[in-house]
Amino acid sequence: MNLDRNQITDCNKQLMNFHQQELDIVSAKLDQQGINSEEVIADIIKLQVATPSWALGTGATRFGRFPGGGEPATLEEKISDVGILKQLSGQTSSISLHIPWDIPDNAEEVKELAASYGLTFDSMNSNTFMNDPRGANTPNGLSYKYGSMCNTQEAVREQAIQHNIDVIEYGKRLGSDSLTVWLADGSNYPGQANFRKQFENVQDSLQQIYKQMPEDWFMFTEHKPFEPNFYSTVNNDWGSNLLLAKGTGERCLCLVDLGHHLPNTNIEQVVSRVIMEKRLAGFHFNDSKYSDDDLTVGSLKPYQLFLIFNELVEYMKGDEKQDNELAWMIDASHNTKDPMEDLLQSFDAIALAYAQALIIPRTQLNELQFNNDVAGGQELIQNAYRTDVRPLIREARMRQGGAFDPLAAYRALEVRKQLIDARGTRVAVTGL
Ligand code: LRH
Ligand code: MN
Ligand code: MN
Repeated sequence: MNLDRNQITDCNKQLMNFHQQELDIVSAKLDQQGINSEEVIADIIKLQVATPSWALGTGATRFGRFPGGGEPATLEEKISDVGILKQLSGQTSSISLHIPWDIPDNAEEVKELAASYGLTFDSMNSNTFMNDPRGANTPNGLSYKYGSMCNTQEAVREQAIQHNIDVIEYGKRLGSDSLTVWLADGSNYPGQANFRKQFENVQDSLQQIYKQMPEDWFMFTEHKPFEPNFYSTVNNDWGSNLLLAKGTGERCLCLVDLGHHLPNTNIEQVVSRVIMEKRLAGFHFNDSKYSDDDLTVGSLKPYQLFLIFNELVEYMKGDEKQDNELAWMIDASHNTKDPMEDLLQSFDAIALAYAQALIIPRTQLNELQFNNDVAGGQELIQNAYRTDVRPLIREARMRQGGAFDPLAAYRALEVRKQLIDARGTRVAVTGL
């Protein structure tokens, strides 16, 4: 489904009465600080965030699921939904697939369909954290109940390795260039497993998968401290992740999911460290209050998100570069919101945090830090955080034919109703 561009423009006209004045005010304010708002707008346009295929349907908790209607049931429908998000926000131009929740057997057709919406395929996610009832990731029928790559049984490890190789093959046909590996592997009780042997098994398995990757591909490993295992996780934190990445190969990098940290972890410092080691893959953006809550980006800790982007801008505007482009992805799940509305809010929050970080006068910050001006440094970054940069983001969106206010346009154009009319109220079958 494609939205009518003229309808988006009409929506914009109704909302943008004061837009030019607001844009002029913020631009003049930034100009005074030596920041060119045109450059900020150009940077915002460049930041494209991948949409996860699994976030397009209503998510479940372990207590139940309350799906809305019109959810995508096929990969083709998921691609169509991302096309709508792209039209409205101008901030997403790729989709990240999760195998076997998505089974792109007709990869060439799927690739063509995506291209017709201006979309490409972001990182491919393997899944050895569950046994697929259809047997698609467990062809040998062996269970991941006690782990996949860490498993004491070689046959299970081999099955997990083969699944990842299959995912790479799908990805090659779709034009992706990275594999994301998140493992649920770990243990639930002390005494259940040997930490060291589990780690060595995972390391060895990753090395074998790495050898099968095309030379221009990257492998992203994603750490997580707990859940579904509650006593230990093999790839539990950024330290273990860095060890695994370094032990696997040069093109193995650490993916940071914002929900995968123990409470109060200084995530921005983690980001700085991993960049320092030139091993940052990119992000799974989401937000959380307690643990891996997968809530809308920026809905709880927008200041933390801004501080993370501060580190990223420091890197992006600096001279020392990694070999890879950073991967920007959302990883969210929504039980109570319309998934498309949630994603639009998430794109907006990411752009906001990025813009706020872009307008920090960096040379001045470095000077304040050098002179140990503690209050001065804090003032400077908080001033950026408290600047209303929304006119810049709206401008960036509209320059790409997107909506002044994507959520308002989504509602005004009755997109969900149109999807329900077309697809009915059936429940999407795959995903969280
Ligand atoms: C694990 C995780 C990982 C999975 C996704 C569905 O919590 O963040 O990225 O692939 O959720
Ligand atoms: Mn994740
Ligand atoms: Mn997660």
